[in-house]
Amino acid sequence: MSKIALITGATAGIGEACARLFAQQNYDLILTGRRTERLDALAKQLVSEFGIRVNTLTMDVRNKEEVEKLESLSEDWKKVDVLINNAGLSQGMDPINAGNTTDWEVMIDTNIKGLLYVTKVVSNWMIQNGSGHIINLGSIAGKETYLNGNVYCATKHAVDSLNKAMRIDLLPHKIKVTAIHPGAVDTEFSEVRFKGDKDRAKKVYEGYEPLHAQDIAETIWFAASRPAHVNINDMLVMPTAQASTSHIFKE
Ligand code: NDP
Ligand code: 8X3
Repeated sequence: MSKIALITGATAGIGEACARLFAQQNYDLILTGRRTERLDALAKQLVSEFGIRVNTLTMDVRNKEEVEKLESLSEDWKKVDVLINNAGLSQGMDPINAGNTTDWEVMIDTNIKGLLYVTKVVSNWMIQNGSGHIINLGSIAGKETYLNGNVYCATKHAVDSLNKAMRIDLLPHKIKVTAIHPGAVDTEFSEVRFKGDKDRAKKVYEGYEPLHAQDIAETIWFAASRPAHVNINDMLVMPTAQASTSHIFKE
């Protein structure tokens, strides 16, 4: 029987690249996100190209009741081997005194609480199954703090901390736990952060080669495909042109 991966935020960027790569590796997939049309289109394409099974669930990870609908999946689909906690975002980039409190709540609710809601449901399935691997999308922003990055950085520091906590708590259940922390990846991330301002978003990735979603999907696949006795706890992956959040060499 094929292995199963559940990917949150599969409608764009890193999550979508993971869906393609895991499909190529013959995984059956549970794909989630808020944009149903994108989920359906991706599912159709992956089923026809790779002959895998795909289950889609439109859900906002901030909504606990929607996340708990995962429990309505059949027992077969609960045999999840890999959970990729990828859904996440940044909104706004203002100094703390001028921050938009709604943006703060969206980031905290999505990046921290949403990741926790999904993890609670799926880790219990993994405990039942006697194995599993949880892969959390952190960020360089979870290792460093930068000007006006305040709340987004705090949420990713929380992911870093939760990753360590999950590793300890789930150790007796033989569940692997990994955090992948990317530097700048050219996805819809900056467009979302700057609320649809495409020109401002484009500038983030100009003058150097950023990471591409595929680079991170391949890193995630590397972690997911290690032998049973090997766990990658944590990986920081940067564009060659980026040394830290504030040091990017632009030509
Ligand atoms: P994208 O904006 O391209 O993709 C984000 C994905 O998250 C989308 O599929 C979106 O789906 C989903 N998402 C956002 N909010 C919610 C929500 N409330 N409920 C369900 N799904 C949600 O960004 P990336 O691919 O770059 O981001 C993926 C992860 O990687 C994030 O956790 C991000 O913080 C992290 N990261 C990104 C970096 C970068 O430079 N791009 C660097 C370091 C980390 P939908 O809108 O359909 O719900
Ligand atoms: C995204 C990378 O540097 O914009 O997590 O915070 S950064």
